[in-house]
Amino acid sequence: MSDKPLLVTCGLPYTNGSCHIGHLRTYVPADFYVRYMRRAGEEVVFVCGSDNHGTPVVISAEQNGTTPRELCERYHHHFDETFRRMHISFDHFGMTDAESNHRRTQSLVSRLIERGYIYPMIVSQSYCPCCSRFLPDRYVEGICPHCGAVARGDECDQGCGQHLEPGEIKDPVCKICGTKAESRDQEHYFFKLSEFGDFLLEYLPHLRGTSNARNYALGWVKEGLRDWCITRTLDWGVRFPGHEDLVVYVWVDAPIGYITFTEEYAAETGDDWKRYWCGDDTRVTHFIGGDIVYHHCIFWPALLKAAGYGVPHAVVASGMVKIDEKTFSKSRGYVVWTNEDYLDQGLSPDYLRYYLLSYTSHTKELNFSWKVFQERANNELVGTLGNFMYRTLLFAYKEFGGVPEGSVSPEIFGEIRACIDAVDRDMRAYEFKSAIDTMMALASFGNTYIQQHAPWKLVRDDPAAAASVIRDCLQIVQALVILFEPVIPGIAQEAWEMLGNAGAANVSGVSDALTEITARTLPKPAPLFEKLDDDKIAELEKRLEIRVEEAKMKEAGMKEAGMEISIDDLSRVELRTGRILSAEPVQGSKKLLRFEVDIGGEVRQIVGGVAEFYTPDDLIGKDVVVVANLRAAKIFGVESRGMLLAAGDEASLLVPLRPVTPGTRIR
Ligand code: B3M
Ligand code: ZN
Repeated sequence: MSDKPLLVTCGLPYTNGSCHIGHLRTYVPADFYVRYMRRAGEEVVFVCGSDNHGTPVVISAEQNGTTPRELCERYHHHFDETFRRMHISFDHFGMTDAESNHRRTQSLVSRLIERGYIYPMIVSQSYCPCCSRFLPDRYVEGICPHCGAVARGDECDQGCGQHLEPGEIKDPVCKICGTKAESRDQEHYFFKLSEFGDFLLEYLPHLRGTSNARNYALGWVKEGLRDWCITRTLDWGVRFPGHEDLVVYVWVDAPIGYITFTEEYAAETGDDWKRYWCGDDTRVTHFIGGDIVYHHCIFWPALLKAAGYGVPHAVVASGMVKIDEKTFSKSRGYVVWTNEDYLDQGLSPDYLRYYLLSYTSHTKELNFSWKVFQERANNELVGTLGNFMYRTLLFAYKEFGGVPEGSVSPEIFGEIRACIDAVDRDMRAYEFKSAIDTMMALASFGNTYIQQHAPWKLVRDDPAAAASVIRDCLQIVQALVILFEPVIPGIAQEAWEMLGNAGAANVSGVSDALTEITARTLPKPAPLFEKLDDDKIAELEKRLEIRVEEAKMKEAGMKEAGMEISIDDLSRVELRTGRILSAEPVQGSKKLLRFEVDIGGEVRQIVGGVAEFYTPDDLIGKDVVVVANLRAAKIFGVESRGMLLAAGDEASLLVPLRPVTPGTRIR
């Protein structure tokens, strides 16, 4: 085995949207793995960063009326903070737009040019005659040439999942203006991926990680590899060396970010990044979503090989996420946003970590439903783990004031050792669910043990026997806290302190689970887990339901928006000016304000989702535009009769330019 440190990375989140449960499906297991491997005595460095380049970011910035850089900084901080809230602890979280990554990318690409792996070629590319620009990647939509599904320029994201090269998509349409795209010739640069078939056929069977990554990649290589266009006509990105009008494709500078972030981390700590990335025996382990296997198991090792770096040791690819058995979809509302739907609802990050890790094997599809979430948390975390730890701690505290003197039974050490060994095997095989099930089985063993030996019965007549039972149970609690720390770090820390330890729980090694617990006084324990009650779960389900309904309405609206309407159709919508008389937050919602609006001879109560962008004082007295004949609806329990018109993601309210009497009909 290599004496090199383990370097673990996670797929980099694009900075054009917020963190959701789909992200967590990759990051939580990576964090679990890192924490565990450290407990197992490995030197581990865990880096990640935000993916700032590429067309998704440019398009979102345009739509939001901001610059790509500003958008990236905003979402970069958002991800950094959200990961901390979820106890996902990177040693370094960088940005691919950092100067250091521009430098590392250009140096690596220059090296590929010197070594003859890059060549120019004229290609015919989608071009929008209306916007007068080339349409790289997601600027274009069309039909996948392989499977016929609707696809975007660089990827068949809803069909067969294949990567598409510039110019390949059929029936391309400009994403910005909807015009049918033309083809125009342009010179681009290609990486000789086709030369790496033999290398990959030799490399991939030895690639560690999950078999889904390895097998998909091998299949693709066997189908044959084509050279890969690595330049784009864009302003935003890393300049392709020597060409002012080209940047490298985002899938070049994004994985190079992994190296850069290691470099940045090493610079902060006086380490040498080459230890991690050079030589034949790297221990680079990438955790990624199952949809980016091609990039990590084909492009990336070939690029590294061509440039003379070491190649990744393992790729761990997670299965997809479903919400209520429906395909995860932000646009259709089947999504759980990490902050607003989960953490901001007062829920513990540790419960969600447990759910994500223990629901199913890492490579399988994971379904999220609030009901199942509640069941698993209440039965397993509260009912099994929490119950055993709390009843043990409480009994020890009440009857003995702490851990009684004496020694722990060999049977207990045997049980713990078997558990540790099984967990270790599973963790090294990336079988996270199985590892956690084994840990939970130790808690169940503890419950059975305490139940069978009933120390509460023994304590009157034979206190020594009761002491012996509870000591055994406390030893199991200690083992559980150490083993579960990587899963539920926040709650494990509390339990660690209840076991009378000072300092951080995560400094102990897994083998400390076998260190005999010493006699000590214990503080009064408190329950470690709280049951999730039905009302709370119903409320969370309702949020999801509303989101799906809203998405349906939006989609219906968009469909209609595509067709022409007559003046009569327009006149069916009663638009009036209104004056805001009062405004106040809606209880329990961060987004909604309740307004009273004078619409001429009538005061209407209207609820609007603008609270994030205005305070009530900004709005009172303002004239706005109201849809007056909209069917009434209850929003957060408040009746809303009408709607205020606003534009854009930050809800810029439409106002009459010159003063008008409230209630004036808009024509
Ligand atoms: N930014 C996100 C994705 O496609 C993409 C990952 C980059 S990892 C180098 O999942
Ligand atoms: Zn396809």
